[in-house]
Amino acid sequence: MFSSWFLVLKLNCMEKIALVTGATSGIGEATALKLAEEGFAVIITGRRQDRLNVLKHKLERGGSSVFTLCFDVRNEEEVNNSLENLPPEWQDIDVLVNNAGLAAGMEPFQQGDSVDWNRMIDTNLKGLLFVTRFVSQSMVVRKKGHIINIGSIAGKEAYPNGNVYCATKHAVDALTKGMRFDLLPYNIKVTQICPGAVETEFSVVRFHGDKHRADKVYEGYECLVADDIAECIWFAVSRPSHVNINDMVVMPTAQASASVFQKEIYPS
Ligand code: NDP
Ligand code: 8X3
Repeated sequence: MFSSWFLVLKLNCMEKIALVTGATSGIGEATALKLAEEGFAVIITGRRQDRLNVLKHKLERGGSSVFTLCFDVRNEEEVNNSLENLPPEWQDIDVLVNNAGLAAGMEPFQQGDSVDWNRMIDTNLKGLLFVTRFVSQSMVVRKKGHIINIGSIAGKEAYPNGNVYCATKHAVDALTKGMRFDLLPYNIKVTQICPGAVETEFSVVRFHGDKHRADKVYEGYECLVADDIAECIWFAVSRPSHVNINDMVVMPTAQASASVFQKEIYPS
């Protein structure tokens, strides 16, 4: 009893709240760690409860306030139920990081698998919409908030065999701009961060568990790591209230475009 009152007091008085989707791995996990380190109370989400528990314990050991929500962003009802049932002291979310996302497959368009297409469209696009609509409604009432969408270099240009993944990330790019218009009257910032190659579980997922093929994506050059993107997110979050970072494209030094890399020339 005492501890829950203490938590309410602590959250109300001191901490801003960030919700990070896809915090069980990669960029989302690094972002949750960074925001917690910077003093945010964090709501961490994903489908793998075991990983959420591990991260929660790690963050709590560092003194952070943490709440876990296990849901699939593709399922509108699950998204709404999970967010509706947040305890009152966790409901006023200041920063939403829409990070959950994936690529599935890398085949020529004409050989594409519609199961993969649906996964990408439902996760990267509809999932982001479901989560953002819910969270933004309370930001609108409070006339403050910051939404950060994780786009991609794949949302700025297409590349061979990237077809549907690129289309979903182009849609995130367009939605980021659209959200900025619609939320402008409510003092809500909308930022997009577009990374190039970051070594996470992304390619293992893209190649349906083929770790050998995934490793090849990151061979021969120094790719980004999840912490590099978490730092960029923190930069955007930590600007003064009158400054919004609209868009940030962040690449490895050895990557000039989605598909042009300089490999095995310069040692790291
Ligand atoms: P990871 O595979 O390491 O992490 C993806 C995260 O998304 C996991 O936490 C996963 O959680 C979550 N996720 C996936 N599907 C769902 C779902 N249906 N419901 C809820 N959560 C889901 O990849 P990254 O960290 O690299 O990817 C994060 C974001 O960054 C993605 O949007 C990706 O497109 C983008 N990106 C990645 C780049 C890269 O090179 N790695 C470059 C540019 C952009 P769980 O499985 O537990 O649900
Ligand atoms: C992930 C980066 O270039 O594989 O969005 O599409 S890429």
